[in-house]
Amino acid sequence: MQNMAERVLAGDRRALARAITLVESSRADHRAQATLLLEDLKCAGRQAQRIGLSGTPGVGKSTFIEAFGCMLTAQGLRVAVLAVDPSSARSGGSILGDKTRMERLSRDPRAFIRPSPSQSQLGGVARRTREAIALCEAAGFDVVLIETVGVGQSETMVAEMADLFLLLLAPASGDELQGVKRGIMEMADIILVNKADGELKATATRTCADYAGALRLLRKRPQDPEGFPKALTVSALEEAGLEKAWAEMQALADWRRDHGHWGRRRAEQARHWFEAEVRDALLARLDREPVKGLLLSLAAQVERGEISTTAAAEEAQRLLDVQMHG
Ligand SMILES: Nc1nc2c(ncn2[C@@H]2O[C@H](COP(=O)(O)OP(=O)(O)OP(=O)(O)O)[C@@H](O)[C@H]2O)c(=O)[nH]1
Ligand SMILES: [Mg+2]
Repeated sequence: MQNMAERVLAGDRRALARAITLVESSRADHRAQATLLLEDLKCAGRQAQRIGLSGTPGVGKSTFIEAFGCMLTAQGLRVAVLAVDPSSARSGGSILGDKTRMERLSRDPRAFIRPSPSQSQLGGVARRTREAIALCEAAGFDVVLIETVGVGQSETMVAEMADLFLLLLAPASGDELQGVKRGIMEMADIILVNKADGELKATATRTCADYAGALRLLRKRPQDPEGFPKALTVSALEEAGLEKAWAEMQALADWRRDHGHWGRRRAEQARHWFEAEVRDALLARLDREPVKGLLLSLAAQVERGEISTTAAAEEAQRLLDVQMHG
């Protein structure tokens, strides 16, 4: 463990990959080792810029990460990419696709790319992703990009562990904004309208203006300076607009640091995840024996009308209390 911690701190990518495998494991002994490792590494106090990135399939996330990541590494920054896909809908084909789409970045010595583990439970995914972020930070990465397909709760989850949240959108045909949910719009710090090239360029510019208008209508957030959240056009394919996007991210990050929002947000996030983890652990108890069996038998009694719902629920509480104290 000591050795692994030292190697992670030295920025060794193989050790980092092994450490992530360790935190992804649900074996009890691995969990114990992972907790020790994370405690060890926390002392280094290193922080990266955590950037969440979300967008529907095909919008160009992989292409964007490749181009954006390479731009950052060319500036001497070290970039880690973590993919989150709680639906585990992503087929092996897509991961292969990502390897070819992120070919340059995956060969870059300043980059580290980690595909998502095939996990179905969002809670488990959240913890593993947070731990992987912490490991990348300890390994001295300057930027950690956390990518997620825009499905279900995964966007909210990623936004809750990122310092900045980017929403990648495609140019919309017609005057209609795409069916972007209001809640997701409200999480975005910067909307990037991708594919602003060739025939799509004019549409992208129009779409971008539409989103800029929609963003202005949202409730003002205390963590935003004047002009944010904002919408920009980019072309991941032609690598256009990426420097501008990065400059905007830096401007926002600097402002938030100067005004205390950065640290406050991290503290709130840490608290949020602590509470979520305690809740998850409590819920997990219900699914473990002997509690699980006892609850099932109480449920059967309720079904047969042998005991009232209220009395059964009270009995269940009593059983849980006994479990906790015994
Ligand atoms: N014209 C144009 N095409 C792009 C751009 N970025 C990506 N594409 C194309 O869009 C398609 C999907 O790109 P990906 O990067 O794989 O999209 P993704 O969001 O990672 O897709 P999933 O991994 O399936 O969720 C590919 O054919 C890309 O070449 C762009 O900036 N301009
Ligand atoms: Mg992709």
